[in-house]
Amino acid sequence: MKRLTKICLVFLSFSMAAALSVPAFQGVPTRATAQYELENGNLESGFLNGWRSVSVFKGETAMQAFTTEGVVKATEKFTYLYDMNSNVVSGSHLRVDYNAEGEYLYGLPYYSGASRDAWAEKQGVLRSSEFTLGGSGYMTFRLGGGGNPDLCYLSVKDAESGKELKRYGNLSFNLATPYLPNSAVKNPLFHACDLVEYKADLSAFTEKKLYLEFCDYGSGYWDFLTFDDVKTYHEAMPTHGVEAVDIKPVLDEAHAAENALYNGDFSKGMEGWTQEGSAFIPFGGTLASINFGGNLNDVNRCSGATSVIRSAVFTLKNGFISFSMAYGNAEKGDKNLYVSVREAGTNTEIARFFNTNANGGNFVNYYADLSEHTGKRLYFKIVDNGTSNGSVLSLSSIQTSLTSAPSGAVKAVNIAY
Ligand SMILES: [Ca+2]
Ligand SMILES: [Ca+2]
Repeated sequence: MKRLTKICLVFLSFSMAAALSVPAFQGVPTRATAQYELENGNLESGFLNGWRSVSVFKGETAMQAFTTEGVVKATEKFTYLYDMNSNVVSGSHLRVDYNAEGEYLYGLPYYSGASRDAWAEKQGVLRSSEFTLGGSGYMTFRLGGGGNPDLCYLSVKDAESGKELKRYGNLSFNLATPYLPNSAVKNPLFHACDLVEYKADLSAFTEKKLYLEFCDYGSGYWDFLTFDDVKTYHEAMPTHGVEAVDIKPVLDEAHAAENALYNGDFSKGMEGWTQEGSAFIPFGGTLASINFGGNLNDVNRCSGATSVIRSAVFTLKNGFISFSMAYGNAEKGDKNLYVSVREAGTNTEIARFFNTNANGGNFVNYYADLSEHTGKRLYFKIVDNGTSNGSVLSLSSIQTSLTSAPSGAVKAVNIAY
């Protein structure tokens, strides 16, 4: 049946091509839309061919997200730890359908224990093949997981400039009770690893060469993505799917500086800084991931809060930066509590630092030589994604206009590669 449909479509497109006398169709008619489509966007090969996995954490193989292991069979339902009466259970597992298309999807291969934690801990970027945006300019995809869209998301990028054009998260993620009470009917609000169908209007970029990046910069329990059925070519606007919302960060251009970062010492409170979440507060000339009365010593009371915070844009002129960090040495601190330097526009991470020489609440002064990026417009992204005991981070004295390493400062180690 499928084969028949395909033959009919081929015949149809060939006939249309002949009727319209489009020279491009004179070769193999089935390739008429190939330039508009992704290679293996539906994972039906059972492998990750067509996609390139990029390291973002020290090139560590064991920490690499997006590996072939994640390509799973759609018939293997996702396991979720609730019983039919919506009670959290241990030992027995509730199976939820992935809502995938075809035989394979990118899923969650481990469901519990240390293997599952290790899976979520991995970070990485998965880059698609390049395509030209055609047809109606709509893209559709099925996306699951990604409990924190600040760290796990799908980017649409311009293949020529690398500029991030759109960013989509799984905003339907919702750990509501999966089944309605005493019922076998799935709660329509519940979305964990199961896939939600989204459609995205990219028509402003028609005829541009683009590529996609699934990004995972999180190491927490729900910080991983599942996906399937990525279609970049639709002749007409798709009739179903949730309208995807662009969550690309809006940078503070009003306080953009040519050299010295605006309010890098937090003397003006949060001016020039934008926060997603509630963990960070300015406190006496520092930024601290503490969400209550500002008691810097009571680290455990505030460990559960998470945040992503972005600075205003600055142009790196002199090559060197410096900053001071305190705390940040909790469990997985190198993955959850860090300072990232990103390029405005592309939002590409050029460096990431954690508190390698942590000394409790005492500030350690660091410097970094970013001179290979001189002239670029950059910003800081500071992350507290830790929820274990003592998962807090404090920052102060960010300087971006240094011509050399300040005396007494420790060389910060870049772990973003
Ligand atoms: Ca599939
Ligand atoms: Ca992850």
